[in-house]
Amino acid sequence: MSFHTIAAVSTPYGRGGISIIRISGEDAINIADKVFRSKSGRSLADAQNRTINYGHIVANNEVIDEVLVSVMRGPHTFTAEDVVEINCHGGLYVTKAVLRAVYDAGAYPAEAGEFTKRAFLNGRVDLTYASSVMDMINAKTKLQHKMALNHLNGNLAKRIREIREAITEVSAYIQASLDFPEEIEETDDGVIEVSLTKAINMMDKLLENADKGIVAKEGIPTVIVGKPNVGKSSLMNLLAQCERAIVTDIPGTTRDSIEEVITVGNLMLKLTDTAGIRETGDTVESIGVERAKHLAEAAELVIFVVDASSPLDQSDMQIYEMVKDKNVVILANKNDKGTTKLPFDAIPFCAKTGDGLEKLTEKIEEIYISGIEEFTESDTLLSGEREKNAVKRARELTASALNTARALTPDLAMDDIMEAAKCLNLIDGAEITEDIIETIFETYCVGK
Ligand SMILES: Nc1nc2c(ncn2[C@@H]2O[C@H](COP(=O)(O)OP(=O)(O)OP(=O)(O)O)[C@@H](O)[C@H]2O)c(=O)[nH]1
Ligand SMILES: [Mg+2]
Repeated sequence: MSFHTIAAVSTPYGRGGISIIRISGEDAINIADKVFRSKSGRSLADAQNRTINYGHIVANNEVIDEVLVSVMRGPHTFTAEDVVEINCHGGLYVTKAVLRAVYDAGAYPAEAGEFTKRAFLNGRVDLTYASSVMDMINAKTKLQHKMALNHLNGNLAKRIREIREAITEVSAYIQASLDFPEEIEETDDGVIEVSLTKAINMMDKLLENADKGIVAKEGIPTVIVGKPNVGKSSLMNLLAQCERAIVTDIPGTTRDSIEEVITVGNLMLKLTDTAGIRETGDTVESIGVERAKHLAEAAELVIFVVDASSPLDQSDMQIYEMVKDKNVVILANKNDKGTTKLPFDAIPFCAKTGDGLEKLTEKIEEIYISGIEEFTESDTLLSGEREKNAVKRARELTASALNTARALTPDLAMDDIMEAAKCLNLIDGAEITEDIIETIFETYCVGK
């Protein structure tokens, strides 16, 4: 495919050693030649492929910067087009001036994710790769990195291909049995049974771990609950590694919920600190308390904090009843001031010193990572709602096709089979609509 030539800064804006301005498209080398002067006088058009060339960027007869320029001719480049990358000095002014010169020479500003989108549209990468590029850039934990790398390596694409092949094999078989009924025994439905069951099993395996994958990528919605003054905000600050929430010895300090994205071991949590739960006459505080209860109900993970230095009371037990059936980790906080005996399992903790943090990390990892880490080494995880829904729908259709083939005749299962294959096409982009492409790439950064 041929598109107009685009350019953008691919490194973060600000002060830095270097900035990279990336140009991609048919005219990339021509456009770069309009602003580049090499010492030897040789143009980039005459430069060998995959070389780095020293020179200056000149615009309106004025030297803007001393640069190194890489020339990479398509199709063996990131976008499959001709790509030129100008390495200039990393200051805000100079970067913008070089970019401006490149635009003036004829390049169009790249949209968010447009380089990756081109790689996809030019058929160099499939959609599972394209949509993991940003996951790799955004990865904050080892697990997120591993999942992104796994997708970049093509493991998900391979799995989707295998499932689709199992399904399309059946449609080819049915088609053949309709066209040449005498050659294929009508009663021989072994192929249909075996292939569709195989596809269903593979999809079940993907779906089984999909939620873990999604949660690991997006962060586990986690809420800290407990009575007033037990140390919830102190825990929030400890985990956020900054004074995020106000901490005082006055019960009822936190009145509204406070959110922060933090990493715990290999996981990311979307953590919310809440108002201490108690009966209160204060209107503002009671709204906060109600909110805390709702948040606890909706949370994927609850960290329940008690003050273990004094005996528990009815409020503690009421909160315990509220959260005990959820994924919950209980912290017996303030253990530096002594500990009372608790009627449930809890991790001895001190939010002031961080004592117990390792145990807390271990416990959360135990709930969410068990199985995932070994799993991703050799296999793959779905890590987005879009992919999960497509597999879920494909699975339903395949199961329905199998039932139809068993109960009625195989040819009646054709519609479901074709539809199932289409759902899988949405994942690797073998068949995809413009608006899905738009929503995927709009979350990208400009320059990628
Ligand atoms: N000794 C000791 N004091 C702690 C510990 N954790 C918190 N505190 C103190 O307990 C008091 C209350 O802490 P906060 O973190 O504000 O408690 P909270 O649960 O957020 O309280 P509310 O926002 O009122 O619901 C503060 O004086 C903290 O310094 C701990 O592990 N040991
Ligand atoms: Mg608080």
